[in-house]
Amino acid sequence: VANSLRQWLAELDRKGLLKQVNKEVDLHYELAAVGKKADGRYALQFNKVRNSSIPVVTGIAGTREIMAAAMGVSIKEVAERFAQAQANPVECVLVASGKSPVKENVNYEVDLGSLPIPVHHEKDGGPYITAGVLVAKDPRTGIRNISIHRLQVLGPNRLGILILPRHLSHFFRAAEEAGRPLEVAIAIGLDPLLLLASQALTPPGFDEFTIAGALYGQPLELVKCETVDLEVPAQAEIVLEGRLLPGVREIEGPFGEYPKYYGPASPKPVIELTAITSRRNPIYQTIVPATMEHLLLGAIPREGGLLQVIKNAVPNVKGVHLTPGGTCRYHAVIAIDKQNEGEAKNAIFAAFSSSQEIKHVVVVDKDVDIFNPEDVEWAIATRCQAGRDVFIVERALGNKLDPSSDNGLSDKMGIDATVPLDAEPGRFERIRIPGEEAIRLEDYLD
Ligand code: FMN
Repeated sequence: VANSLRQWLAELDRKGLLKQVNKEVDLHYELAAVGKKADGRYALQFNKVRNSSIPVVTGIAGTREIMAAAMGVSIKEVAERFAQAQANPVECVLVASGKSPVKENVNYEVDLGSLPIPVHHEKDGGPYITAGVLVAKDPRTGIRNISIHRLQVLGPNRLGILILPRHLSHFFRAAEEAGRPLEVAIAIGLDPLLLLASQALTPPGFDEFTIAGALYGQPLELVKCETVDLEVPAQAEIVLEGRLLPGVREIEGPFGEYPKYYGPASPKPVIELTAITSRRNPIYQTIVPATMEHLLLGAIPREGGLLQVIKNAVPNVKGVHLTPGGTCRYHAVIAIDKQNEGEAKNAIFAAFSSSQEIKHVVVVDKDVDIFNPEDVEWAIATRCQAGRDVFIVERALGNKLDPSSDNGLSDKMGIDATVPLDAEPGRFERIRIPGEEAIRLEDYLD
């Protein structure tokens, strides 16, 4: 298993999925633009970045096929595999500093200007770190938590951060109420399994690093930080250490976000950095926002959670998909092997309860390919009557980054596109041509 960025890049290279960019690129838009062009096709390593000697990689897991390959399963098994890993976490191991490549360089003077941090979108407030996994501990319990946050460079050793109301925000509020800073560490340059683990929807008090171990099939190696009481992945390329400052807010944003709109500028918490450690010749990693890489990192862990929740309500669920057109967050397609009338609607209720962000849910029968948008649309077109099969719940909690929401208040819609169990035999039989699947067209062409 590739359990470092370098091993993963070597694997992509073997498969012909890593391309080297030796033409000089500007960090201002150009790098992001080239990365976006390659999105969904291959990973890029930029070896010549203007004003920097550090190479930059992006798009290291930009398709569902590559994510599935990293997880060692087929596309259809991805949600189940993630759910299994989350249910069977593997404890991390601590290694000595001497055994950790990210300690090859240790510097207590932090200058973010020394890193090749891109400006991605036109209206972004400045350069942003987008692929940093932030580690923090609950000040009340000491239990570790990890999450990715957009981090705007505000000064040589200062970052602005967006903290949506989840675990890190609870920790920071507790620290702030006690008038204390919250220690953080940000690991950059990681493999896709560790990035995926950081995105798990977990109950409070669950250390997501242990999901990475389960996905690897071996414990994740951690190493102690230099200036904060935290542990970070020993194989990371770069680690920034610092503290979220109590009572301090500075303007952060705007920032081009995953729904392909800008998240607005507003006063946000600030991290003051106290150390930077890195490999001798580090590789910097960036995720171009709203690319498939970004969307899939959100989708797969959510699909794992979604599958688990639906199984409790409708045990005969066959698969779930958070579709790219739905930003991999807002639209869920669920396949069931319907045994009782009404199960499709129960599956829809369960889906809404699994994640606030889910907004529109379609349930189809098991013969429909949930990863093929045309097949799903065909099911809606031919198996659904809106008056009977569509229902709407107004003003539930949704996602603030959805610009059509009322500051996060969002309507939810369920669509039952399953065939009624009492339909007369033959009425919904899919046409087929015997032998079609086995035909190779090339064999028939001159
Ligand atoms: N969540 C935020 O709160 N703020 C962000 O700026 C943010 N940016 C993200 C950028 C990327 C590329 C990805 C993949 C995710 C981002 N997220 C962001 C989502 C969180 O990392 C994710 O929901 C995580 O599971 C939250 O962890 P927690 O539930 O342990 O707090």
